[in-house]
Amino acid sequence: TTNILFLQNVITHEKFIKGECTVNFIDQHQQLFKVKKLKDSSTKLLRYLGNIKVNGHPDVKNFEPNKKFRTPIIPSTNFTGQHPKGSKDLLTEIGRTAFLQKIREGQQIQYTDTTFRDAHQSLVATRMRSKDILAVADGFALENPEIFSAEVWGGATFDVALRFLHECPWERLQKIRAAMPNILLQMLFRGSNAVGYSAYPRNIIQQFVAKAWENGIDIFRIFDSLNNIESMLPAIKYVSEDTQAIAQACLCYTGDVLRKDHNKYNLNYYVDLAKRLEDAGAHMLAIKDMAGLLKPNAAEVLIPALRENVNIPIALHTHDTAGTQIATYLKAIEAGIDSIDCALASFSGTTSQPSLNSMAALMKGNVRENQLNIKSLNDYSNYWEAVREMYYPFESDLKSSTAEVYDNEIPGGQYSNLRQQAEGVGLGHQIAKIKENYTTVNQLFGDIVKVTPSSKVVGDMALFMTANSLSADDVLDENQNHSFPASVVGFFKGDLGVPFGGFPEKLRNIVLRNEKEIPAPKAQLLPDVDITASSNGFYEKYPESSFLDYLSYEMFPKVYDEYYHHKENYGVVTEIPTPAFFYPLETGQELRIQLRKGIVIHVKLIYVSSADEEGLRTVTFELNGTNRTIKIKDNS
Ligand code: 3PY
Ligand code: ZN
Repeated sequence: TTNILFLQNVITHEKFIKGECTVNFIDQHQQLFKVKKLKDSSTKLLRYLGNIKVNGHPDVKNFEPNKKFRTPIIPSTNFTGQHPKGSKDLLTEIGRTAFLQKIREGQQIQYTDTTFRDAHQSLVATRMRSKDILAVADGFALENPEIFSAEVWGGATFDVALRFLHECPWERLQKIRAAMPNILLQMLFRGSNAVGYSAYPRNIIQQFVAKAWENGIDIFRIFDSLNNIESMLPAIKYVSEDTQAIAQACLCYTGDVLRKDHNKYNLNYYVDLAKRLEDAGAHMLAIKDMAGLLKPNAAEVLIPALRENVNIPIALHTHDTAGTQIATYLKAIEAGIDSIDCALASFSGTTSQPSLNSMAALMKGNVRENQLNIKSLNDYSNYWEAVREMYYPFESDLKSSTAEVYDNEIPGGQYSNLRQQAEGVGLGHQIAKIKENYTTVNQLFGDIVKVTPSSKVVGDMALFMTANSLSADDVLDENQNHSFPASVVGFFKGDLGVPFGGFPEKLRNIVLRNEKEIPAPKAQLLPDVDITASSNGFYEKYPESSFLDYLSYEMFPKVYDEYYHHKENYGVVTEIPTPAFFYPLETGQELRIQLRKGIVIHVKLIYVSSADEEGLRTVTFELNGTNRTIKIKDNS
């Protein structure tokens, strides 16, 4: 194998390929001898594949053995070299202020494509791997420069990349940036929680914003899960002052603005919020309709009211859980919305965004049409349709749209996760009851905005009530003593801030009864971290790590630790094709893996022995034609 790897280094070298090697070629290129590292990488890779074969993928509970997948067809592109100019070029050329004015005054409707972030977060539990994204990112940007922005990062993708996909989220961003130089890249930023689930110190938020921008983010879509402006302010300020990027601040939309009686979230509520966000320095607004509750006639009222009261461009984000949101988009376009969020057809609909392909087709001939290349969108959708099949264990059971969402108000991203969470605690068969309890909990909590992480608190409480067969009366009965989930206790302590209209005091006293003293809500101002000292400690513990890794660690210390050790054990797993990443190889199955540029290995599974007395199985592979064995502990 060593010789083969050495030879492979030689024949894939640029100079060798170009026929430019002289007699001293080998002496002058000592890196050709770097085969030890390669040998280690291939051993680690075999260990990964062997482990999946013997023990299965820990994240994939139910799968069909030996399921066959179609090979996704990567659409061909007519362009070579230079990407046609797009939104990113325009922003660079004319600067932030003129760019935003152009968007606000422009006639054409703008599109944000969410395929690389929210769409898969909402349909396949955020499991889309970089390999599948990067196979088409470049071609997509070449063929579709009319797209306003591509949402590619943030939200749950950061956590899931590290935790489940064993990928570096920063590297994903860098590679997408390189592949899509002409289109604005966008991320979802959870206010003071950044890409996590609880508040981080301000100087970590500041560093995170700066590094996200340096590595490719142009639009920061910033929200708070209770619509608290104080939690969004630092991020808005850092984007505005430390970068050339766009701070797009969100109004998380809940309820129904048209509801007449006792409407907490009425038109005044949203207009006031919008004005305060503009005053706080937001460059754009987004109506973040995370559950898909904004009805067409409500859009007709809300959007003109916002446009009358603020002067910055407004984006509309929704989820098509009820199947009604194309109608909302059309009304929103008529009412003057500047941009809308859609996903490529095969990753659209139900808990995801409405279809970009259908929306672009529907807009043909409309005065606000922005001519997209629908043929290309359809080609890419076909690619994603084949890719999506590979992620089938992560699909939710929602096969069609449902009007129930107007009652339970479950965000699109949570819908598919809730079933996984329910199954994890043995409540998979009670999903209908869980959804019903979700509605009940929202009322018990005083009708709150539900989006990560406040939606998780409501979900945890709904699971808790279902598991313990509790009704609303049981929860409110002071004579019953329940030990509420930690997230619920944290919520009532004010960990996420104070909800609009305050906490329901009776329930708050019940939940916090075991606390000696009810603390004041957790200040948003956590003390700053001593970044020099803590990053030095980090580098010592995790050699060969970067500052970006350090930021990942600050976000998710335990997850980062697991990621690091997984990499030590199994190497870089990002290049493994998706079926082999999730499902065991069949005997005789062959794989071609490009370890890095120019280095391709061929792996074939030959044989798996039964377990010896220590529970070890010997897995035999053929690696580039030579047999290799690897011992794997059978955990069954
Ligand atoms: C997230 O926070 O990940 C969301 O998608 C919220 O809608
Ligand atoms: Zn969303």
